[in-house]
Amino acid sequence: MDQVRYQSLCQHQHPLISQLAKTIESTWNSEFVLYPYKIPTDLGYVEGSLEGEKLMIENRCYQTAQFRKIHLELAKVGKHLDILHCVMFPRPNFPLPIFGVDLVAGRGQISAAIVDLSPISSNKQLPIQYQQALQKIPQAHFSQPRALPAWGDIFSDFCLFVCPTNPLEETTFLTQVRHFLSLHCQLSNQTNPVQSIEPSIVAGQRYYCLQQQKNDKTRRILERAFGTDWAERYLQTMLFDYADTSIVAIT
Ligand code: 18B
Repeated sequence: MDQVRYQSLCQHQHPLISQLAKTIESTWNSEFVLYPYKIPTDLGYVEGSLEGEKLMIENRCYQTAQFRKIHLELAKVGKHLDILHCVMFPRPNFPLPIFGVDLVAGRGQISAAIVDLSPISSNKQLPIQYQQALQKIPQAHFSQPRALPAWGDIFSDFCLFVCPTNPLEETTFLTQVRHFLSLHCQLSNQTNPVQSIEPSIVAGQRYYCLQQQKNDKTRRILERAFGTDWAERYLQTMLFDYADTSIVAIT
């Protein structure tokens, strides 16, 4: 049932969102052995209502050897707002950055397109292999770059945040996400775990989540459709949980 719902929501999203959702799923499938991730029971598929319009949210999560949670979420508000959200949370014994994407389409036009591999080390530097690989990605030009909000100090120097203004820029954004994602899958597959849980990894992931929880634009949509308490719980347990430090192996 969830599968049917998910596919049908994907089909009714802005075409760039559907394409990116398919790219992410197929990359995960080809690069990783995927294990199920237990989504809190009532949060896999959620429906609410926002100013008379139906808000639908669908979540898909897996875990892998290196990642405690990889999360792809599609949301739709009535006919005029489509959202894709994706975050890959490494296990606390893997010194890996956090891959994140957010795509927001209002009235057929993408207004926010952001992708990053965000460092979680205390010196805010990405591992050297990541820096080298990211420097090799061909530079892309966008006519409307966007400025990061104050809480966006979590993002790396490689963060791409734009408002694509035409189909060519939309495709260019998709290509850049593909580069980020495929290099991340390859490098993470080559990364060995550290001996035990690394406090600095746990602290870095916690800071990333706390900063993301400050995004009022996300919070407001959830609050208006589902109420303050529900939105808080959703942000803390589904979108940006920094969770249990004991999760070092597949559960
Ligand atoms: N986000 N986004 O995921 N957000 O989740 N998002 C918006 O044109 C949702 C992430 C990010 O300028 C906007 O301004 C909802 C991840 C940044 O102040 C809306 C969900 C990243 C901004 C939403 C969701 C991330 C932003 C306004 C849950 C980065 C700009 C659109 C399904 C890796 C913030 C606009 C600013 C914007 C909504 C970033 C409506 C509901 C993973 C930086």
